Amino acid sequence: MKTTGLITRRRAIVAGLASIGGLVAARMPRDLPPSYGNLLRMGDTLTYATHRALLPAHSLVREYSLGDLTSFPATGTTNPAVSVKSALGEEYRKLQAGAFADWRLVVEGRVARPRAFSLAELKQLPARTQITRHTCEEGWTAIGQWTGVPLSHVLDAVGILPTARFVVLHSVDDWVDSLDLIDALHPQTILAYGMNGGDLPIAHGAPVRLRLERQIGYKSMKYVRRLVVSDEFDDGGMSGSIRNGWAWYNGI
Ligand SMILES: Nc1nc2c(c(=O)[nH]1)N[C@H]1C(S)=C(S)[C@@H](COP(=O)(O)O)O[C@H]1N2
Ligand SMILES: [Mo]
Repeated sequence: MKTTGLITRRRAIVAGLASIGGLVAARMPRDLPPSYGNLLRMGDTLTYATHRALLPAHSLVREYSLGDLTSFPATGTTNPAVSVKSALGEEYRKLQAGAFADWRLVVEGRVARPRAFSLAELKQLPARTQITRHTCEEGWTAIGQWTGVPLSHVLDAVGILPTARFVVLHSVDDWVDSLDLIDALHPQTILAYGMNGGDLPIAHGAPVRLRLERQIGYKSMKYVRRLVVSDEFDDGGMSGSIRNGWAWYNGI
């Protein structure tokens, strides 16, 4: 009978879903980030848990070739020297005037050797160049080439302590955001100082921005100035992505 076929198919689908659910539940990270008790973030939790359960931790996103480069709009903050009306904006204006020679990236928190890296010091660490597709939450995508130091090398240099679980990032335009260590140590997660073969332009986050290829565009923080390694989940509260109604985890 026709209905039997339908029911069987339906049963198969339900069984399939149940087994995917079982797989996710079995491999669910033992402790989810604590803000995940929030009802509004339940979708986040599911995406986070599903990605972490189903994807190999360090599977790579697709990389393209030079012929695939597209035009790349700059969005959000495009020059903190103009738009940031605080001491940070003024400091950025001076750093920019000095071609970022006095710029430093502070790396501290749960690390053995806290340190402030100059741009030259970051450039001495092993570099990675990757051509990837950026996806903005507003609906556009663009392909760009990025050169920088894998965040893992920077974290190696400061020696993260064994209890460390997250890296909190701070920018000149006062964004705060964080990554878990799976994303932080991913080989394509880089602190980029170059774009399309040149220095990273001001509009795209100079002197250094994050490229976090396995998440949506807003997770790739521009104008990074400080990294804090933390044992605990910290999404930046109202300075974090939640102020825009954005998920902390937005894997793609
Ligand atoms: N510090 C900072 N980082 C940021 C933003 C920003 O406004 N400030 N915008 C985000 C968003 S929404 C996107 S899509 C990308 C845009 O990067 P682009 O300007 O290089 O295109 O940067 C992200 N990182
Ligand atoms: Mo975006």
